[in-house]
Amino acid sequence: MARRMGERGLYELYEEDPERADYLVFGRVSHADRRGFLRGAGLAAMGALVGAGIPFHRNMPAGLIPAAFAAETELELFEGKDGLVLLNDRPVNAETPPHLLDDSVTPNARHFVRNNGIVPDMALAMNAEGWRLTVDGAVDTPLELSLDDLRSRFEVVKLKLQIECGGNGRAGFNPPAKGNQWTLGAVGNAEWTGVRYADVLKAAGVKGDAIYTAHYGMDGHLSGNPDKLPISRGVPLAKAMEPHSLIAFEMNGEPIPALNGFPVRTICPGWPGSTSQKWLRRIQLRDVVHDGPKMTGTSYRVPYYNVAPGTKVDKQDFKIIESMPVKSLITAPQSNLTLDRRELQVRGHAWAGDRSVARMHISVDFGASWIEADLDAPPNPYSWQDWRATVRFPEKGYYEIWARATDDQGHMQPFAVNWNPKGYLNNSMHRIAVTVSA
Ligand SMILES: Nc1nc2c(c(=O)[nH]1)N[C@H]1C(S)=C(S)[C@@H](COP(=O)(O)O)O[C@H]1N2
Ligand SMILES: [Mo]
Repeated sequence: MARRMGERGLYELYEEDPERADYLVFGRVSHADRRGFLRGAGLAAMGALVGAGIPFHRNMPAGLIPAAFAAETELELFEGKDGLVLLNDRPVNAETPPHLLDDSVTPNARHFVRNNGIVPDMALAMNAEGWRLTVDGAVDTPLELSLDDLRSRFEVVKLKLQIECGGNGRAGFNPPAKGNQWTLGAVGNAEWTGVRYADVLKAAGVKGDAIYTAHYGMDGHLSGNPDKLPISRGVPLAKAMEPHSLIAFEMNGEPIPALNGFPVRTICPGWPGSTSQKWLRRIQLRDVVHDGPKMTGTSYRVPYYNVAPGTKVDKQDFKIIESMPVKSLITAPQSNLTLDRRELQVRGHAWAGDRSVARMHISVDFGASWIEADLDAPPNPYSWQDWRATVRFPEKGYYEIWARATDDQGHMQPFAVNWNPKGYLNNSMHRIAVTVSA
């Protein structure tokens, strides 16, 4: 298990006892008035911590943990991919540092990996001989399809589709939520080749009582028990029938890598990655909401209402996560850049689950003012959208660049998202640190 090491000292104090840390840096800040700003000894202490003066220190919210401290050290790299950080090796879970997600289309070697069980032998061998997809349940004609059947019986389409793990950003929650401590990189936008999920269901004939799909993969349970499944999720029929939901067999023009689901997987873009079942072998249509492993209880669910951090929430008060929320990443420059100029090009991507991103804004003064970034339309729905901006710094010193996307319904990324018990849906703004030295 790789460990994430924060900077010692004030950073940890902020994690453990934010009020005491605030007191040390910001001076006496009462509960009633947390708008105290850095001055005197506090400003000097914060400046020493970030290694430069802070021109916009007056805008720095009390309790802000500087982005410069998020620098990660002693991370274990994952051998099977290019620069990915390993969170766990049994099962394999690895995320991509934001600066390695700079491409508009995420290369296979940089797409994150989230496994709940053991990679099937067929995938490790990269040999799909004998593979069949069963489509059954509430259908008129159950189907058994080979890879050739998929390619020849249905229209083959290519789409750039964004997949994000429902738990991406979990590491940012306090109190911590159990599970993989994803930071920012459990997201990717590859070009997938496959057939429309809807076309396959139509070929089987959807019965009138079908309301939900159930996905079954070939991966083994960690316990080794062959009767247990690590994960079997599904989506409401309408999501499966959406023309961008795919049964995919190629990722960026190549067979899907073993870790990402060879030979075939569903892609239900914009929804928690767990709905995109890897190593697919069966789709069953059901007349009830699917109840496979990780569909029930509190898995991939959040409370219906906002709760205070640490609240225990009754199981009945959780709902299944559907569309993921609006979010963005700064993919260039990498955080903790030292710059000897006053101007900088910044870029990244933004996405919004089932919706599209309407506007993208950047701040260099801790959110006091924002400039609008140049935002591309998506090449197809459910692709992330590229954006870029030029920012200017008025003087030398420590800055943070904050990125904030707004979707087409006006939902905006928050500075810090509300806590939930399982640590899902963290769409807080991405912040990077830049020190201007000249
Ligand atoms: N069969 C199977 N499918 C699966 C999983 C799994 O463990 N087994 N993990 C799911 C989860 S939680 C996510 S976020 C995505 C991750 O896809 P990736 O590993 O290709 O990035 O796959 C989903 N599909
Ligand atoms: Mo996930």
